[in-house]
Order: sequence, then structure tokens, then C-alpha cells
Amino acid sequence: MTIYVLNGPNLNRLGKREPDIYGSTTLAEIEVWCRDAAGGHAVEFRQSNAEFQLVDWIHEAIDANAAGLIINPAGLSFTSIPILDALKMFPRPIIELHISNIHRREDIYRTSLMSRAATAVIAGLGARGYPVAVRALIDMAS
Ligand code: DHK
Repeated sequence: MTIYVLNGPNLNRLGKREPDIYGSTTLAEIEVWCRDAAGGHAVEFRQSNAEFQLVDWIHEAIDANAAGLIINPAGLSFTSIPILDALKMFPRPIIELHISNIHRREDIYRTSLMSRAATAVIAGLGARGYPVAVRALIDMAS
């Protein structure tokens, strides 16, 4: 079983980026948490600041028959039709993940296009949302 965890723009800066909103945990630490939570199942953990790269990785997850996909599209959550269209092709559970509670933030962050394709949404758990999402996908796939 393989789980894909995809991260969008600026998440490579976690730990230094607005820690009052996103916390002090780095993306590298989050990756370790995800691999630990996966309990031996394979995790493809990636980050890109480029929309096209995220689309290509979603296609890769489809072709690899991934058991599930966790995606934090970051700012692209609110604008990217290409990512939404790619997610619509993914045939298994998708968890949309936001570190912050986007529904408690400025208006520009409140309406995620991705939720139209997501099986579930986690928002506001901080970095700990990632291992929670990994465990949930594994439970759904088992
Ligand atoms: C991350 C971002 O980079 C923001 O653009 C989103 C999301 C929120 C998060 O909470 O993980 O609005």
C-alpha cells in the first residue's frame, strides 16, 4: 500500500514561515511523522511551489494505484482548477489538509476548490494533522 502526501507552495518554508499560524514544525519533521504513522506502508512525500508539478504527481499517484492521497495545496487550494481536475481523476480516498483552520481566517482562505474532490478535509490541527490523515487513509484502505 502506498500513500501520497503532496504539499504546495511555501510549505518548504514551514518552521520559519508565520509560526504563529503554521507552527514551528518543519516539513522534514512532518515527513518523519508521516512515515512513522504509516506503520511500514510506503509514503511518497513531496513538496513543490509549482502547480504543474503537483498535477503531474497526482497523475503519478493515479498510475501507481496509490491507496490514498493527502494534499495540502496551500495557496493553490483557492485558485487551481488544474489541481481540482486532476484530483477528480483519483479513484481512491483523498484527504485535503490545511495546517491552519482556513475557515477562521481571512476571506481569501475560506473557499477551497479542492473540497469539491476531497473525501475529507482536515483543517486546524496544525502539523499533527498530517499523521492523523495518514492513519485515517490506511484505516480506510484496510
Ligand atoms: C497553507 C497555506 O500556504 C495557505 O496559503 C493556506 C494552508 C493554508 C495551511 O493552513 O496549511 O491558506
